[in-house]
Amino acid sequence: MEIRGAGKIAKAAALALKELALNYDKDDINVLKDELRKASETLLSTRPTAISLENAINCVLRDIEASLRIEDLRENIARNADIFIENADKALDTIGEIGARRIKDGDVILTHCNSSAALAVILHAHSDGKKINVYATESRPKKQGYITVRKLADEGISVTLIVDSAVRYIMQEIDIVIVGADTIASNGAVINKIGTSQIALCAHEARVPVMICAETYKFSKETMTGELVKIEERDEHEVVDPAEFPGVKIFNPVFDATPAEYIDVIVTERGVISPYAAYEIIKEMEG
Ligand code: RUB
Repeated sequence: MEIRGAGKIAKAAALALKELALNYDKDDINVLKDELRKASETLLSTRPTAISLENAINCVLRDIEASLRIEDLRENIARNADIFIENADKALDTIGEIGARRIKDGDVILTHCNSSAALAVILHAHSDGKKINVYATESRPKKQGYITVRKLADEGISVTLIVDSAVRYIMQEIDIVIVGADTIASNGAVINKIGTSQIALCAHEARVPVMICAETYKFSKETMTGELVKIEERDEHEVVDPAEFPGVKIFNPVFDATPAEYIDVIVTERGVISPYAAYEIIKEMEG
C-alpha cells in the first residue's frame, strides 16, 4: 500500500524488474532469468486484482526466452520497462485530454478513491478553464479520498469531501461520475475500489452518466478465456481493531465489479469506447 493505484503499481513493477536486471553483476543468464521470474511472482502476489500489474510484467519480460546473451537480456528488460513506463505516462495524458472534452463548464463531478486516470481528466478540464466542482468520497477503510481532495485543492479546484454513505444523498447534484479502474473484463465489467458499484447503481438510478478512465493495459485478456478477477481482501485491522469486537467477524474486500450496464463510457488512450467494446479492444491488442 506504499505504492497504490493500478497504474502506479504497474509502473513500479516495471521499474523493479529493470533495476533487478541492471543490478545483476554476474554472468549466468539462467540465474538472472530465474531471479526475474521469482521477482515477478513476488510482485504479482502483492496485489491480485489489478491486471495492470500482470500486463506490465508480461510486457517487460516478453523477450526473456529470446535473449541468449546476458547483455541482451539486461538491455531488453531495461528497454521494455522504459517503453512500458513511457507509454503508460503518455496514455494518462491522452486520457486526460480526451476525457476532459466530455466535461462541461459548471459540471459537478463525483469521484471515488484515488485514480491518476480520473484525476488526469478532472485536472485537464480545469486547465482548459472549465469551472468545475468535485465531490470526492472518503473511500473507507484506507481513505484514499484524502489524497484526491488534497491534490484537487492544491490545484485550486473546488472540492468537497463526503463520507462513502453520502453518495446517494448527493447524487441529485452530480452531472457526471468519473472513476478509474484496476481491471476491465471482456464483458465490460469494471473492477475498481470497493463502493464503485454502489456509486454506479445510484448514478444509474438518477440517470447520471458514469465515465471510467483506464489505460488499455488494464483490460484483461484472461477474462476472455473465462478467468474470474480475484478480488483482493485486506487485513481486518484496516477496518477496525478486532480486539474491540470479540466474537465479531470482519470482512474487508477492497474492490468490486460494476457491470457494463451501469457504465456509460470508458475513456482510454485509444479513444472513448462503450463498455461493451471491451472484448474488441482486448482482441485488437492480443491479435
Ligand atoms: C486504487 C483504486 C483506483 C484504481 C485506478 O486502489 O481503486 O481507482 O487503481 O487508479 P488502491 P489509477 O488504493 O487500493 O490501490 O487510475 O491511478 O490506475
